[in-house]
Amino acid sequence: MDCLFCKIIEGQIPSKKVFESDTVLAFYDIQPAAPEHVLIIPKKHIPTMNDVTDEDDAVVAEIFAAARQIAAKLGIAESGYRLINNCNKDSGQIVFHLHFHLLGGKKLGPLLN
Ligand code: IU
Repeated sequence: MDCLFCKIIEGQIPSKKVFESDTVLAFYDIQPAAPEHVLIIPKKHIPTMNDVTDEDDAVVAEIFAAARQIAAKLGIAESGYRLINNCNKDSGQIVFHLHFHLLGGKKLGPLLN
């Protein structure tokens, strides 16, 4: 499958990993939009938020648990962070493998656009 994030999961493309479990991987974004910018992804190929089904409940819960653990590990749990999913073209989604951006390490601006 020609999916960049599947290739990262398979180790065909290197990444700077922050967290890994049987079902979830997290790694630093190559174009950070904040001092801490991590992408959290399921190892299962799910193209967009629209493709998440009830069968994925456990992996979605694991993504959120990973986000909490990563924020604590990066030391931004108390100062604060943002967890963002872009879904389809109007959101600006460019990689069609479900992912959540964990952003923090500075005071983030308002989410207006
Ligand atoms: P988006 O939500 O699909 O717009 O975000 C995709 C992110 O993947 C974006 O922030 C890119 O900088 C990031 N990324 C990456 O970390 N490594 C890559 O090789 C590519 C994109 I292509």
